[in-house]
Amino acid sequence: MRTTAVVAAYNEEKTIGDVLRALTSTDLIDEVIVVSDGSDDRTVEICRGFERVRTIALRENHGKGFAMAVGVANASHDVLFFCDGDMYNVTEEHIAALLEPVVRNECDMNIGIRDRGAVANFFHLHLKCGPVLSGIRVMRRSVFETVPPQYQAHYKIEAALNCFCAAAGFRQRQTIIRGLDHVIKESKRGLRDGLYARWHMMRQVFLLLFDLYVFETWRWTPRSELPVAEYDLFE
Ligand SMILES: Nc1nc2c(ncn2[C@@H]2O[C@H](COP(=O)(O)OP(=O)(O)OP(=O)(O)O)[C@@H](O)[C@H]2O)c(=O)[nH]1
Ligand SMILES: [Mg+2]
Repeated sequence: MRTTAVVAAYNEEKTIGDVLRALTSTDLIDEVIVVSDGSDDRTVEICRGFERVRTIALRENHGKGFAMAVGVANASHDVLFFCDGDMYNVTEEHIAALLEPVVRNECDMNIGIRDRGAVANFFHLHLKCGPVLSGIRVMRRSVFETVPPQYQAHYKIEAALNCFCAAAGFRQRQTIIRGLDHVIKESKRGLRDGLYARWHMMRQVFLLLFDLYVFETWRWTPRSELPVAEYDLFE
């Protein structure tokens, strides 16, 4: 069973190189696609420096979920390995730990949870304090396709994947990944803009959960199409 890695990246020039080195230096991944979403730093240039990476450069910013959907539409394989462009310390062991349960058909989606220490892990995994929004996760294409386009937008995508995967009867699993880390918004954009972006992210996730669990509008909202984006595909 072959695997495509899809990396959504918006202005990740500091970390994208390390992520791509990890993804391209393992035989576990057969294809790597980066979708840069109107980045105006050196993200696209760095990605294009990797021979084994297909770089899709969207001309305008459409948000993370849209970029992931573009990546999936261009993916050649059935197993999808999503990884954020701002992660660091991704190793082959991490990749194997996430991929293998899906490839062995033990689950349909495996979500990578960064190790936060025993107490925080317990709260996060067992007491379900807040939605699991991790951007490093593996799934079959059919799982991604359970999410209607209106719920793929921006930061809704991860929470939507959890909900629709479960609703469709697919099997989910969470795997604790030790040593993995990522850059938070406040470090990337500065405190003020970072907090503003975080508020937007939490708002989107909250509205999605409210919509799904209170209004359940997804039952009657017609399946809208994703907007069409112009992009350059560098191969
Ligand atoms: N393609 C695309 N990717 C995005 C966009 N916004 C964020 N991303 C990517 O999505 C990943 C996660 O984004 P972050 O903003 O760091 O969100 P997070 O990691 O969930 O939250 P933090 O705790 O703030 O780090 C990174 O790889 C970003 O580059 C966007 O508008 N378009
Ligand atoms: Mg981050």
